[in-house]
Amino acid sequence: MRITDARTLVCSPGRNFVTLLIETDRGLRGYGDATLNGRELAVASYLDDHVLPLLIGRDATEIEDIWHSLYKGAYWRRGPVTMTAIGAVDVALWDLKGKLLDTPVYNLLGGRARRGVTVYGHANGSTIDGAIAAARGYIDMGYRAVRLQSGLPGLEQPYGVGRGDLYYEPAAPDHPIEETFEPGPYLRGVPQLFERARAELGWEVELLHDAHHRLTPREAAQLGKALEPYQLFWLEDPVPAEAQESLRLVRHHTVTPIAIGEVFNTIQDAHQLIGEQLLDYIRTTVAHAGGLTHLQRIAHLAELYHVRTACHGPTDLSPVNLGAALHFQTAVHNFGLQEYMRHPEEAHEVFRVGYWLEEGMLHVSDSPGLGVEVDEERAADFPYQRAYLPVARRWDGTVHSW
Ligand code: GCO
Ligand code: MG
Repeated sequence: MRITDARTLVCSPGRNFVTLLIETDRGLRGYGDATLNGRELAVASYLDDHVLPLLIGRDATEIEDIWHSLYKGAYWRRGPVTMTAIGAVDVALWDLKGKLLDTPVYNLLGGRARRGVTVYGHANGSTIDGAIAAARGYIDMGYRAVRLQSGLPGLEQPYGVGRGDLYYEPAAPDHPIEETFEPGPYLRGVPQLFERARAELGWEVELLHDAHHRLTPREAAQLGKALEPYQLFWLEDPVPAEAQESLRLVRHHTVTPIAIGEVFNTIQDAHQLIGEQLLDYIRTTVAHAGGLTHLQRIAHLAELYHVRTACHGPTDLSPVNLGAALHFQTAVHNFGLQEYMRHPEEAHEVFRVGYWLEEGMLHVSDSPGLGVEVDEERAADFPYQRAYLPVARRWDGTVHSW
């Protein structure tokens, strides 16, 4: 099966997505998600200008060889732009192979390992009451796990507080919005949120929280310890994890489970954390970590150290990525939990998906490949709009991690 055409499609049905389309002489078309939120066009250019010309004429079934020729052949390795571009090619090739062999991608990854993929929803509120009401809504819809983020006394807008409905969208057109963050009120407020949540929602539901890289290791240890009575499913990104050894301090002081890695791109970004068992859940996802080929390697390493998979699944990645993540999570042995934020309706007008939610799980269809198709004509109705994620500052104006 030879590649005859490869091109990117940039559209903005609710938010910006970069999609890779690869066509073959067998009349089949494969899709990959190449979206890197806030830096979308850099990946589109990496693909259009440097990668796609190399694919024409290649045998689309040689997934492993193409992966290594793009990774090693670039000389410049790793990094989000490179790995997102390679990931998009890789996923499109798995999609094509499934279509060629008339089987869903999870079958190519080892076959079904579970009934469905358990997901967590995002309950956000500008107040603790609002977040708990939102969580109740998810529980009523059958979710078994919910992430809680809320405004706190003395801190109106920590990370994750959106419109208070099902759709959380932090990116803003043209220029980033500035938000304020202070660790003091945050560290005092989050335990109050979870104390109330357990009192009002009970103990059946799994609760999660995302600290979004904002704490120092000592602060993270303090928060993890303070949250122990409420038995979180995980505390996410407590610290920026570039310095992986800093997690030792956090780990030493708390048994609250830790999830890290949505911004990681390669196995090298995570190998110390995994090897030293400094985390419980690895958040790397298909699109940003070199595709299914590379994500499988990360998951296999993680399995040796009791670390479970927890693919990042925000709405700033397209349904092509979520579809690929669901095939991966259906087949991988050491599955943990899957994030599910729900794309806005416009996104589903462009991306027609075969997956569905039932009993707090997402299920992939048995259609060949990924089971996600892209309507190029409809995509043309949603042109690209430059947009940025927010920037956070301390009260005195110092730039902080968002
Ligand atoms: C999450 C994430 C996202 C990121 C976003 C940045 O856990 O879902 O932290 O909400 O902020 O993907 O692009
Ligand atoms: Mg996160």
